[in-house]
Amino acid sequence: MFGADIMSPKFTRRLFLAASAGASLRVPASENARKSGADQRLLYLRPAATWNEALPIGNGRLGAMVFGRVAQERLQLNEDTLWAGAPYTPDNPDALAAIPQVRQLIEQGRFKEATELASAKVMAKPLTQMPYGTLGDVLIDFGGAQAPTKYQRSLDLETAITTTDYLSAGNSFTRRGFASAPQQVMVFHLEAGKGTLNFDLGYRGPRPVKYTPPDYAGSATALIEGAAVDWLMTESLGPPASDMQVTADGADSLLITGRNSGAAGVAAGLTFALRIRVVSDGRVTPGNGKLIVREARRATLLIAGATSHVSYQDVSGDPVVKVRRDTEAAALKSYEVLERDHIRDYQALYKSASLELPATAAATRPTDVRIARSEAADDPSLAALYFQFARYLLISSSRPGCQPANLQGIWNEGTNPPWGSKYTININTEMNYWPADPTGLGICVEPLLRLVEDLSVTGAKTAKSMYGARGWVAHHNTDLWRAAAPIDGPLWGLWPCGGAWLCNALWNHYDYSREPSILQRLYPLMRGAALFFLDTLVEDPKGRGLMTSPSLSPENSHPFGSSLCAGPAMDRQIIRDLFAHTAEAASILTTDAELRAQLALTAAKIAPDRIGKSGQLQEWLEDWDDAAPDPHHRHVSHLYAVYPSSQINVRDNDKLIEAAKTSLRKRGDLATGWGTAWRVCLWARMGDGDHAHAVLKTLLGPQRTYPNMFDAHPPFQIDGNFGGAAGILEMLVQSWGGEIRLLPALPTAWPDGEVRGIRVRGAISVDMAWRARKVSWLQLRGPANGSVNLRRGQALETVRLDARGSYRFGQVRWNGAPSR
Ligand code: FUC
Repeated sequence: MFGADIMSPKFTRRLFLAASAGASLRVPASENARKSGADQRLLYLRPAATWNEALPIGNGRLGAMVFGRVAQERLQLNEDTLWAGAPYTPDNPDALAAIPQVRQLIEQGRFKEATELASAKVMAKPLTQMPYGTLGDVLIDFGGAQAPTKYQRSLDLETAITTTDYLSAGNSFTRRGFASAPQQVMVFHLEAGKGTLNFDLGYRGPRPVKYTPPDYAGSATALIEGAAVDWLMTESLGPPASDMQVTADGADSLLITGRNSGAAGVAAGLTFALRIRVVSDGRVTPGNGKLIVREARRATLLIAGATSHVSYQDVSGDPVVKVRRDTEAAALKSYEVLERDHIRDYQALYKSASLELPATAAATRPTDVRIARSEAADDPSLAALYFQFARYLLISSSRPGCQPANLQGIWNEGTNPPWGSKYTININTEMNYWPADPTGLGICVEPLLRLVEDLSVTGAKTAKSMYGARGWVAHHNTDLWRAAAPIDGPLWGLWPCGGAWLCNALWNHYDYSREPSILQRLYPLMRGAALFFLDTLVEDPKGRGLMTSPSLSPENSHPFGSSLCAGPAMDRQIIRDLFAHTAEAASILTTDAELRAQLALTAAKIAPDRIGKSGQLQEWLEDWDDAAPDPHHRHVSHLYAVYPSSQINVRDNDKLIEAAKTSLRKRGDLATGWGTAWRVCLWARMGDGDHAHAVLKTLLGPQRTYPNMFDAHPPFQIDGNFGGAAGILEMLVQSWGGEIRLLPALPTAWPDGEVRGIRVRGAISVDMAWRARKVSWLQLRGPANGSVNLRRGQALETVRLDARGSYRFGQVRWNGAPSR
């Protein structure tokens, strides 16, 4: 273990190289960084032994996990269109006749028979969707490496660059890695401070990996300080895969080509290519499927990947042409220019918002140690780092033109990812985008909008052939091919509100930016989703109103041996929002007057939310909650109305909000990663900052956060990272019901802090500092002369933005500095 110096947030590559050249390794006391919590790096003093310790980079489309190992660097690669299968249509035509029968069985309380019939006649063919894959690994062997005498690696969220620095056998080595969006390559730069670089670069193809069964302590136990480190860890390349070609492509490049895999009876339909180009001052020679680099001071690897995917219905692209073009274009620029362009491009997004919370002594520790100790420690700035890491992940996995962030963003190790690493749209995909608009990353929502545009086409076929309905429908999952039919089994899949929820998420996206071009694209999607429900809602035979059937309250069984039911609360809430937003959009666009009226009329007939005998908000139309077999179920679907919606809120619905609190207390604080994050958002939305903070602590602890800060469902699932960031912000700034709420749920643990660039509904941005729990400085920017309803505590005032669209209050920022 090294001394404290190397752990300092101020320890930089420059200092490292100076130190390695003989200067003493003394770092100036970084009081400022400590006070302001400004260090935005994930920092480690050991290489990654496991995938969940490696550091992710990504440009929205291409991703890599960087292990930072000394004897053999491992870069595990992904490309966001490399999924299994090919265009396919899974709709089951038998459903058209069967769905009314299933509905009838539900009405008669014959849930077991309803489930059996749905299993036999309603589910998708095939029953599962296509999994996301991996592009395999680059393994870089440094022959004769010795254990380092000094070592650190980091991920700097401000530059989106991973760095590995070490001293070994008197020589110093530095590696820097990033995924360039402007250049569409991943760049991995190696430099020797003294001595030379000699390495063999090889490729290992996609393979299944072994996921250890859910172990809530995860790998965190392995990182208790002082644990042994395997400094010279290597993995074997294994035999070359038979369906893949690894060939030299010119003197200094390796070209790998192959096919994706088939799955569930859907044949493989994609080809992929990967090209690695080395630019170096040393000798580069290809040989035996490898690139051999000798006597180099510097070497830059340019890595491009692509598949033949063009769209969900077109796989005619040529990935070889693309990877050659991308690597050769990048090779025309120096490493320094590539890095500069990358930083400029990335910071245009990342710097749009910030959060600072007090940094204590705990913040000077390596990130894995901070996480392992976080539940007991006073470490507020860890939450700020988590918040910024989520923003980093969103920028790195969801750029305009790419695929949306899937269950793992873009980072996936094996060909057998958990839940296929798909798009689960009964909570997970929506949660991925919760922090996007509020934290200034609305642009990252574009891939989701395009996915819904695709789904509105595939889902229209599903609606017509399976329900005989207009519009479009999507159930609880989709994949690269935009499959929309119910999958996995009726207990999970037969839920018709996935598309509607996505539309509501996109409406929020519009509401933050108020960008007319977004509304233009969104309106037909919302309209189609609404038409489906106008055609399929049914009357509750007991007269309580309109409802969905068959459906379910996502993944939760009721007391009668099934989850299939009629009229779960979540559906009614989602459809109420959908109808309201669609009508509002139509009115803004001055179109569809008749439809608007029909939506309003139908919305009024939807069965209202109900309070059950224990004072809880009923999850189902019937008062079944207390008898449901899993009282602590991870989903809290019926609380959709509280968050992300605001149909039930602390201002307007005293009774229902109390019922929601009762429900949430009964559910308990412990859940999966995303389940925990949702609970943070809910307690914050209901104004209980200390409860939200207590739950957040469990999310940031080692049972729900891996050493690399990835969320642990477990296993890794990225939704918790995004939901957690949304929850952190929800404690500080909220916007709903036509108001901006400042510090609506400030936890005792965060008396001082500052946010900048936070967006709220109505195209307004908020900069705010608070000291001793009071807003000390506020700056709003938005439409010129606009008026804003501002709530601090109970006090509500209407303030007017000036002719430049600005409003300011207070003088002093959180750290005592005068405002600028
Ligand atoms: C839903 C959740 C699971 C998991 C899966 C990907 O089915 O209930 O916990 O997150 O999605």
